Amino acid sequence: MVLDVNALARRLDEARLSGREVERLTLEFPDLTLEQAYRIMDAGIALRRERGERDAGLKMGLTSEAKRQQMGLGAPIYGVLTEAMRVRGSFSMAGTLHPKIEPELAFHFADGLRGGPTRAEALAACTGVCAALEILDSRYRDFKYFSLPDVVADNASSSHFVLADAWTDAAGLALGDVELAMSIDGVVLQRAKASAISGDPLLSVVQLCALLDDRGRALPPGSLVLAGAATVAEPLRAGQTVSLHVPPLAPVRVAITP
Ligand code: 0L1
Ligand code: MG
Repeated sequence: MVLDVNALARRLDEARLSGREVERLTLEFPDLTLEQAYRIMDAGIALRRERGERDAGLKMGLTSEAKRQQMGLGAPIYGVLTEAMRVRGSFSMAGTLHPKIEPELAFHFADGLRGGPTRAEALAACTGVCAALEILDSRYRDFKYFSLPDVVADNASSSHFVLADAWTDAAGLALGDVELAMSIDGVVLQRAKASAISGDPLLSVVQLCALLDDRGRALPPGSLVLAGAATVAEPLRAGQTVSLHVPPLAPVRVAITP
C-alpha cells in the first residue's frame, strides 16, 4: 500500500471536522515511521492554514511519566497549535469525540528560539509563563491503544487550549516546584509539581527545540509553548467547570457546555 501523506492528513482533518472517529493509521500502515507521521501532521496543519487558521505555537505531549504510563507510550512528541484552538471562558462539547482535559504550563517566546538552547537560554528567551489547560480529543476509535506515530499524525491529539488571563515573568520562579491543582466542579482531581513535566517544564521546551531542530525547524517568534501535562488527563462532560490553580500564577478556568 502506498503511503499518501496528503490523503491521510485529509482523512484525519475530515474526522475532526465531521466529529466521526477513524481507524488508527497503523492498522493500514503498520510500518508508519515517526517522521512520516510528522509529515502527515504538517500536511494536516497546512490544510488548516489554507482555511485561514493562524499559528499560535506548539505543544509538547507525553511529557509526564504518569501520562506515558496512562497511554502506554514511550517518548515526548510535539504538535502544532493554531489560534482557532484557543478557548476563552467556555468550551462546547458539540462535535467532540472523547475529549479530555489536562493541567499544563504555557510559555511565551516573543523572539522564538532556534537550535538547541540550554535551559538557561530558554529561560532568558522566555517572555512569560501562565497556567494552561489543554483539551485533547483523539480522532481515533479505541484511542487508548494507538502507537506513537498514530498520535503524532493526529497532531498529538490536540483539540483546544485555555490560557490564564495574565502572564508572569518566569525568571523569579522556582519553576519545577510550583504545584498544579486541577479541579472539576470544585474538587481537586489531579495535583502534581511542575517537575512532573519532563523534570522541569523549561526542559520540556528544550526538548521541543531539539525535536524541531532534528526536523530542520525552529520555534517561530511570537510562539506560545504548552509544555505538556503534569498529570493524567480527566474526561470532560457538559456542565462541568474545570479550574487550574498554580500559585503564584493567575488561575485558569473553563466551563464545559453541551
Ligand atoms: O498532550 C499530550 O500528552 C499528547 C498525547 C495525548 C494522547 C491522548 O491522550 O489523546
Ligand atoms: Mg497536553
